[in-house]
Amino acid sequence: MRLSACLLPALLFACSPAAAETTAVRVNGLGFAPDAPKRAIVETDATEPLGWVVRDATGRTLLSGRTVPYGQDAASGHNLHRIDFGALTVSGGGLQVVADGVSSPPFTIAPHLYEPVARDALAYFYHNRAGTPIRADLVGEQLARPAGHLPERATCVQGRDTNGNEWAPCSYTLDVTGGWYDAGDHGKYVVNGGIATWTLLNLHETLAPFADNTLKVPEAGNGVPDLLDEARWEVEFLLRMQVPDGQKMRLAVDQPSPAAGLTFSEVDAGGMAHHKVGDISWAPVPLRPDQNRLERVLAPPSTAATLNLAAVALQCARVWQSADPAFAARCAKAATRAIAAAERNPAIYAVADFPGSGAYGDGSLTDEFFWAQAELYATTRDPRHEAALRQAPFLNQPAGEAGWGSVATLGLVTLAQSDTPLRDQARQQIVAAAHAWVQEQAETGFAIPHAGTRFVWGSNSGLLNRAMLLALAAQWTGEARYRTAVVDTLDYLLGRNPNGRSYISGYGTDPMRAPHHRHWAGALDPAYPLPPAGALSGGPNSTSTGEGTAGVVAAGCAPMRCWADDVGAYALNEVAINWNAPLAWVVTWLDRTQ
Ligand code: 9MR
Repeated sequence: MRLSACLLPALLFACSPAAAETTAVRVNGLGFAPDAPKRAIVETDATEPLGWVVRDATGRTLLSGRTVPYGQDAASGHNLHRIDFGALTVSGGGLQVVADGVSSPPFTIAPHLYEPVARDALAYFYHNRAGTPIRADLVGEQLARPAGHLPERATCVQGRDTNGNEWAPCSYTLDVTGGWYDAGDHGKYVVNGGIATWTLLNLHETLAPFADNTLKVPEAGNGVPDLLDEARWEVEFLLRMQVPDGQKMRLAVDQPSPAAGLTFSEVDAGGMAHHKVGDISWAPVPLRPDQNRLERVLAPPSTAATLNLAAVALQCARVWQSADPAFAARCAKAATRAIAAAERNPAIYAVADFPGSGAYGDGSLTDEFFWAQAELYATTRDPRHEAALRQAPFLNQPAGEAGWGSVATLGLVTLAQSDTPLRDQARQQIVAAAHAWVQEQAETGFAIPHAGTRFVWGSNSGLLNRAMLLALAAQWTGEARYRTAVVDTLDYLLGRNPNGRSYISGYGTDPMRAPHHRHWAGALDPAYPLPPAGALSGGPNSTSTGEGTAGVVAAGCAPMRCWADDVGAYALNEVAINWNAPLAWVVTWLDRTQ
């Protein structure tokens, strides 16, 4: 194939055998909107520009040009060239970029390619609901399953943690049925549920994109936007995680990290939120949720979880005000209790280290306090909050990349979309961040809004959280470069990366099919299904070389290549609610603002 392409004189390829050995043309295998920016990246040893063409399915040349050498790229470990074929605006399928005699995977140019991706990215949440059967008429026979953890009642974990600290029992059980399973595991975490739910509700607040009867959820037809129905499934769970009023508990106060020798004091924990509910020990893989018989336990309450609950409940009070005022009022009441509890107990960290669920530990809570206060202000518009927020560092520096442990930016986005005097200051900081991230695109060969060589656990979600802010900056400023950066991010996720794979199941180039997930484990055991379309892999992780990599990545891998499509590699190839939520947000935005 390569040889015959090299022989076509019209294509002017540089056909040195050495170059042909290593050349690869990376492109978004899903494709592009006709008027979208379009880039391909070439991995090649060549240092001089190479000729390229875009050809259609019949081999006809549609556009040609010469690559722009980028040079050696530390993140991917390759010498790279860039191709800009944005001048091609005609729709078509089976298109390929050919450079140096090497063809890219096929892709399409057409409007609204992201529409089904958005639906599927949101379907992720229904698929992962706990406490309800996942119906065949909504997801198909293969992926349907009986309800897991129905009902789910749990009491506090007690006894010795892995550091030898003795945790006291509590005197109650909570009915914590419902919510979404976090990820590949069956844990349900208030901290991570917080950012994921906020992101879906923010998508609703930004675009109101999914009215009633537009998504495959059991509540379709109830007169409420389907996106709100999905988000409510988790909000209801978060509310159930709140400690009953007046509960005295022995907790570790002001001790930020799990350690031996924690000291305990009695606090009034009423109104706080339990950090998580999960299995008493790690469940085997694969395992259908309804077949998980492990005891479920509540982790002790934490200030971080309490503030997550407060922030989302305040957003709930705002968002459901017209759709369901009674629910909005219930949320507002829970938020008031949570805020009082967090003020009473401002430094209770998640330090109970028990196996069976993830830690989601966080030693810094100023961002959680800011987020909750921002939501409080945006919902109540009580001017008493304005001065404190205005002075907070988060309103006086460029926005940071949001994540489950860095939530100030969520508050900033809420303020930036609020009808309050803080709106413009918040917007400025988001645009400042977007500006810096566009600069970063020039500093990394694959042109993503993330320079450098540090790719952490869930790196793909970090990119999408940046893309959300880039999208907002595009909206507020009208500057095309911000939208281009969003497109570049999706291009990378859908195949324009050094692994030549799409990290989104069902879409793009050779998509991920073996996520770390206890039910979608068909790649491991044919009795289980493969993942549905629209699930996002955590992505390259250059920071966990041993744990969670299942030995499948090469030692010393170039950061962007520290990834494998392997069920066992949970540090690289898990899926999670807080990763799919920004995916849903960004692809919906791309589609709806086209
Ligand atoms: O997303 C989390 C990541 O930031 C952490 O580095 C990692 C290790 O603590 O945990 C990730 O969260 C996992 C959670 O603890 C348990 N459910 C699956 C989550 C995704 O891997």
